[in-house]
Amino acid sequence: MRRHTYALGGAGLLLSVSMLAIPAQELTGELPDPPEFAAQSEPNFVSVGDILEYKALPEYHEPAWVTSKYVDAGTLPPVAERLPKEPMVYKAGNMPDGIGVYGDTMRHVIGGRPEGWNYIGGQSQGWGGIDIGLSECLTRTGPLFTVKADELEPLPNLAKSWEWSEDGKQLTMHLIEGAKWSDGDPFDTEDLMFYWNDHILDPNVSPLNGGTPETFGVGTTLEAVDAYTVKWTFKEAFPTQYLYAMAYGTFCPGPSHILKPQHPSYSSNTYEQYKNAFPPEYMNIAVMGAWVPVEYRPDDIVVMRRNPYYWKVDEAGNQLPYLNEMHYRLSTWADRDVQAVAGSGDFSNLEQAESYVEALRRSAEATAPARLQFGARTIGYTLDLNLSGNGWGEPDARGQAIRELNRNLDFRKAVSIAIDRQRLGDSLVRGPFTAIYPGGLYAGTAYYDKASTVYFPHNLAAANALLDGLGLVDTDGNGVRNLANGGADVEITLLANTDYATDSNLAEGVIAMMEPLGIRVIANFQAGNARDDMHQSGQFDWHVRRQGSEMVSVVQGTSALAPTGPRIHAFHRGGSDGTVDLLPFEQEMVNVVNAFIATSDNAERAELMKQYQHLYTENVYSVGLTQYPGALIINKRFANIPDGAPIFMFNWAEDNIIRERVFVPEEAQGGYELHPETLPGAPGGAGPV
Ligand code: BQZ
Repeated sequence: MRRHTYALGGAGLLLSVSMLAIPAQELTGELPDPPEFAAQSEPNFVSVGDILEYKALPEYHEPAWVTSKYVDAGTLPPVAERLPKEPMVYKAGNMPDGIGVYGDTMRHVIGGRPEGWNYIGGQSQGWGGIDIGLSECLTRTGPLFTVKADELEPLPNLAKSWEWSEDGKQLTMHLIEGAKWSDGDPFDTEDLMFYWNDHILDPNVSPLNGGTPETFGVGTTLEAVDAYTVKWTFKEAFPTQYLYAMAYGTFCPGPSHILKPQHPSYSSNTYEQYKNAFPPEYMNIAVMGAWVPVEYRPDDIVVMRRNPYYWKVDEAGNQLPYLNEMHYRLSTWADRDVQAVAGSGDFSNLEQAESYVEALRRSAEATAPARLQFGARTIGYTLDLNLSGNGWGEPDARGQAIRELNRNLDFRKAVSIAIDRQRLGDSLVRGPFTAIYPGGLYAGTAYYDKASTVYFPHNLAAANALLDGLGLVDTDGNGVRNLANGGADVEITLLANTDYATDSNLAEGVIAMMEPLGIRVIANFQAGNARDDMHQSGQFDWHVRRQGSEMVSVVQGTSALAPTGPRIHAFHRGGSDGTVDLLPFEQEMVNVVNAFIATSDNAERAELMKQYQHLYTENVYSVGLTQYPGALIINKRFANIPDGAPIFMFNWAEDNIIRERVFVPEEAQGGYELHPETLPGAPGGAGPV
């Protein structure tokens, strides 16, 4: 029986042999420009101050039934007592259809499934806007697509203002004062410090969306000055970048009065017990968001009702949100498109290119219930190769040998030029949508520079020659190359998310295109939550991944552009000893990203991103696949939908359109509320009251 040896020592051999490989200049080529595809509408660009302010108003209002059924009954304080001293006020001039009216529901359809409500403990709520609506954060970036480029700075949110010290190393941040959780408990710095000390700084906790210490800069500290003031201390001067990290995903505090008693530092719970202490059945979890989960039916629906303590109003003093209810029908992402177009759902981010033609056809009909609006090409897929050589994901001998190959530039080049990106894009949808994506920053975005982008066109012959040069030859004649020194077949597992047809289709395409290269790729296709877990824990050789906002805006998620710390990067994290075994070019990328974060000089930033792009693409940091535009599908009955809202830029459209300001004119309301004239009950209680 053939002993399969995994030539771990082969790494050295691989590196020396690769010196004989084809010189780089013969492999590069001219990157084709993306086909013309104009976004269908542009936002009206404004200043932050045009959108909102914080101030006391002479009077406040709420839906009449809240007053008559709750306030008059003495079970709820008057609305003025439920609001902060100076609530956030959305300015009518920035509301496309002005001051709204109360009533109706937004019927979301989602493909994820809620694991529970402990967002900061690391549980997913099923995505699709659930967590975005529940978890209010210190700052907010989704709506920034409407802010003038030269005034770009995260919007205030739970943090209403901030100022830098003279030397720029300290940031004093002022919270909104007197805001309350949806159960009436005060929101204050106790909530922030619980999140910071017992989640960001506790290595045993991985908050959803991955906030880690390096997200806010290695060595950064946070202290509470008083109930509504915190002070950040940074190593760099004026790292304004981190204000983006204080937005959705990475600084959205949880209700410490509910979570803390379950945290291992304050109870006998394990970390796993803490993470899972608030299962989906736990209703009415206290939130700062506009709607509270009041009903959960597995594989059917999550229903949310308006938060009576929500801390935002319109200029007429109407407490928001206008919409009384939110639905999240638990289905599939593809069904979200179908239902939004058909009118049985209200919202979709059209992001699976396979659905474009049918969605466009249906939406073009005069009777179409929803409007469909394409934005820029901000959806991009890449093939990530796990670059950890020191144990991230605890690979076995086979996996370790593959990691060694992944770390070899000629191997990554061979994989890249064996892929026909045009054919891959066409396999999703024909027409002007998809563009060849070589990896790195997206064409058409602020920091993209074509001249800094190295492109290796499809070239199967050269790919095979590169692998020959690495000593990966098919020694047993079974059509699959063997690892050097008579090693085992080169077998690679490919992780992909089966919640999306696009992820699976692209993964199948990669598998097929590796065959003529003599590499056997084995599908490891997982449903969303399982895929997310395997990705976060490094249990993959290769991974077909839809990329995050850092590749779109650069300023959002900046520290994730390179392995700036052990728990932050998509395909290279700390190994068993906690250190990241950076390849030389990666160290340069880390230095460039840290320099970008440390400067606010725009010319310097542009130059640094050119260096980043060149390092990324010249080294085939990951294998770019395809890039295409998304389209927002919204039912026509909704008002206050901002023009040109992208489905994905600084955040997803569920954040970008500012749902708490969206309303349905009285005459168009659809009567979809499942629990009319009810409010959330007490945390842990059964449903609305
Ligand atoms: C949008 C988004 C809102 C996560 C998720 C999902 C997870 C990933 C990603 C998208 C879904 C929708 O994306 O596809 O259109 O509604 O929820 O959060 O793909 O598996 O982990 O990063 O945002």
